[in-house]
Amino acid sequence: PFLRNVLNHPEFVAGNAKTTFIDSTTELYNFPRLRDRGNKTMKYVANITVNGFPGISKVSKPYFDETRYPKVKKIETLTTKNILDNQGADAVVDYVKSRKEVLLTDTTLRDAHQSLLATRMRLQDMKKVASSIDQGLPNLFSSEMWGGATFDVAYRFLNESPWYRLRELRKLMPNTMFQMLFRGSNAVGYQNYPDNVIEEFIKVAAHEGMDVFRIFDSLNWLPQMEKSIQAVRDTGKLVEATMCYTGDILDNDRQKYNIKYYKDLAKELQATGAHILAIKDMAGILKPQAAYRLISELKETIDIPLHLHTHDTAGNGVMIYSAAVAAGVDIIDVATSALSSGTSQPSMTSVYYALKNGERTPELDVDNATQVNHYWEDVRKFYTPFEKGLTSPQTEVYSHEMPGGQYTNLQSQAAAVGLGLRFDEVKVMYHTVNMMFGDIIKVTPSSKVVGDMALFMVQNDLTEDDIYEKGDTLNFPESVISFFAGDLGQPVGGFPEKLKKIILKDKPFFTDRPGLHAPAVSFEAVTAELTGKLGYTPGRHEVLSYILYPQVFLDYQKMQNEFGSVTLLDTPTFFNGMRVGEKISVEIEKGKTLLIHLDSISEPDNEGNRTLFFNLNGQRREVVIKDTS
Ligand code: 3PY
Ligand code: ZN
Repeated sequence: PFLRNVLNHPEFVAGNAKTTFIDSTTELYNFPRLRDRGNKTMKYVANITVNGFPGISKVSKPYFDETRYPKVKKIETLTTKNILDNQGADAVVDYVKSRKEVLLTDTTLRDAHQSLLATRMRLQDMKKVASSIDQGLPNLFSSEMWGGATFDVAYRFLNESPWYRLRELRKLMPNTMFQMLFRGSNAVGYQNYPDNVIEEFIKVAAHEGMDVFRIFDSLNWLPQMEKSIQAVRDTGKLVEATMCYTGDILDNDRQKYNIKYYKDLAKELQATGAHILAIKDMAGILKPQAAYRLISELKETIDIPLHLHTHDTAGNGVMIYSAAVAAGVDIIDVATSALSSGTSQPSMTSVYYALKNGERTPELDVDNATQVNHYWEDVRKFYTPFEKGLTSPQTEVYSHEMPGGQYTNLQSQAAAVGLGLRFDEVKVMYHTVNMMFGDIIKVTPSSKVVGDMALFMVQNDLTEDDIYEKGDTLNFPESVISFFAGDLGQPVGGFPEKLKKIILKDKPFFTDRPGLHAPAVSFEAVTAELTGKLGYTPGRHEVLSYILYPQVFLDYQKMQNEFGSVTLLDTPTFFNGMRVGEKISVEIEKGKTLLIHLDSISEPDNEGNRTLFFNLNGQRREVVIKDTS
């Protein structure tokens, strides 16, 4: 086989092999592994080519212009990451407080694609720009690149390990602080987890390179955040304790969440040990003048830096930031222009120019930012099938208050139950449900409960009165029952009692912290169980993934066994397969490249199987795939 490898090697065939060819071409020695990986990769490509990618309609593979890779000037400067690594978390806080300019967090690698592209951004596309961000934009406070929905979507839809993503990016971005969104006692899931799972997750994430943990609770309920806050403090990393913003502090008819509410919460969060206070305007409903008042008064109330997060859904994002910066906010969240606006964050360079020549202009090399943005302009096109979002500002958000990340999700959920054409009604019902629930904070997972109830009511043509009149005969969605049973904690001001009785009927409920009732997980027992399933001893990170998402994790492992590490494929091939006559290369390790050529595809045989004729690194290969398209 070695000789065959040599004779078939494309360099050799092309007559390019020099006398050092055999010594320097290490892949010649790794033929069994290379071949095995090649076969698995071809099988994946063959299946997508014939049957399309699950969840998107099958189209012939589009042609894309050549991607513009960023050419950034490397900027040498001390970064927040250098300060954290050398002097610790408190030194970062002092640094932030000492800066006159407003600092920027780049959300491109997490919230931006979560909010615009159904969280489908792949590691392969992040890797190609990672060191340009690290070297060209070193003044960023942080890069938000992990957590929220990215954890399970990576496994579930991209056949990609989120832990591998974190490690790979850490290597490429050694000078940038990494930030993640952490849902308090719900970690990166949608339900409550035992305290020792939360603690272990934070420990392992910190060890793998996470620096800033934005910890929130979907009901702003402090008891659900305290354990996570302490766990992050114990790792020496930075805690951003979070208040989720809802309502309108300047609206006299909407005073449940008034300025006093936010000031009191800010004081409590500071007292729990937060290094920074995050204000998470997940829906983008903080209006500019309210932002000015909120930031000004919080600045007078607490000493820790303020980090503001918003979504540009209503189109007022830059105005919000401009008001917040004037009021003294320390850090704001922005995204690369090509992945900004709409349900995503405001554009990094738009905000920069809006603040240019002012007192607090961000430190940003705008040429480097533009280079990086050109790359994203090209890469966004790979994700067209996932573009279901808004194409213009939507001010209805001030009424429905739906988080940016939920909008497209709920749209697909509605379409899946046949309500695609009635989505406007669903949005109105979302507001009604919020008010029925007592006007709650709506963010993952509480936002999902409101969404599920709204869909349930529209689907069954139920009005608010119907719920009160015939609620005892209705089977409410599981998430709604669980919410009223206190599984997500307690909402501000408690549950509306009448509705709680209707929904729970005689089911038991918690009034205290769900974590108090969740027995600790035995990591040894889970490791043993998982070892049996995997055939090897899993790492701590894999054990955590299995605890959080057992079936999703096992399905991912199955895909890995069948197709190998498809994370290395280019994105157009990953989603669309190959054209007949096309040639792709996949660098599976440094110096080890698979060259795959698709020669032809047969018509289906009697059983509906097609044969795909490939050439893999100079050798003919056939793959048989059942055509289920
Ligand atoms: C998440 O929890 O994923 C969010 O982005 C909430 O805004
Ligand atoms: Zn967000």
